[in-house]
Amino acid sequence: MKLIIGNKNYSSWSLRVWLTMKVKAIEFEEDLRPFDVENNYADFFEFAPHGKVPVLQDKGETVYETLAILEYLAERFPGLGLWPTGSKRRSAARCIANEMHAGFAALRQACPMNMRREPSRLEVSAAVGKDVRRIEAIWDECLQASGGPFLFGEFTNADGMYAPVVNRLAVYQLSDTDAVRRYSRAMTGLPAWQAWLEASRREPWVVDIDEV
Ligand SMILES: N[C@@H](CCC(=O)N[C@@H](CS)C(=O)NCC(=O)O)C(=O)O
Repeated sequence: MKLIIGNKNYSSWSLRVWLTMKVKAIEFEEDLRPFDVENNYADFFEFAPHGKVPVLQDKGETVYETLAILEYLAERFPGLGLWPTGSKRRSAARCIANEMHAGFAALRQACPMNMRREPSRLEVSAAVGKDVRRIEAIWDECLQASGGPFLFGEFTNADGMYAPVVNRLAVYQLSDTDAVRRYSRAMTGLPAWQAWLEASRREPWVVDIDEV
């Protein structure tokens, strides 16, 4: 099984799948392809029909789009608890995972994931503020219901989907609620998170458009 990812410093979609696989101890070969913004990521079309990362290659199949990959893994490894148990909790996890995938455009655009950015406060628009308030509400509600440390107790695909937001809230200093602090502590305490962060710090590439 091979996972093709982008720069660890900037590729939020790659982090989602990579972290989930590491936390669930799914073995894979990592293939990192640095962003080539100047050429509009042309080489990504060599391995993916949509020209984006992450991409999972398994048993001759190419699986792309983050949520589709996470669903594929949940089916391939049914014993790993990639979705929570209980149909109500599972559908709640899928709702927020889809919300992440399709939403929060203002936050994603204004505040790119940047693992090694020194934390400093960014003045943000009302639209970004609205996204942040919604994320605070989701995390608060989920942690209250589950007791934590992750959104549904144990780490699931929903946590994979929200992982990059932990970086964004911290490095742009966008929120400091109890739930955000608690969830960020759990996420950044994962050995896999630390490994990704360390690797991002060693990367030589700087992508100007993602340096806010
Ligand atoms: N909807 C895609 C988004 C993936 C995506 O945008 N990946 C970025 C890197 S984090 C990328 O490959 N960008 C290249 C491009 O936009 O051409 C997913 O869910 O996987």
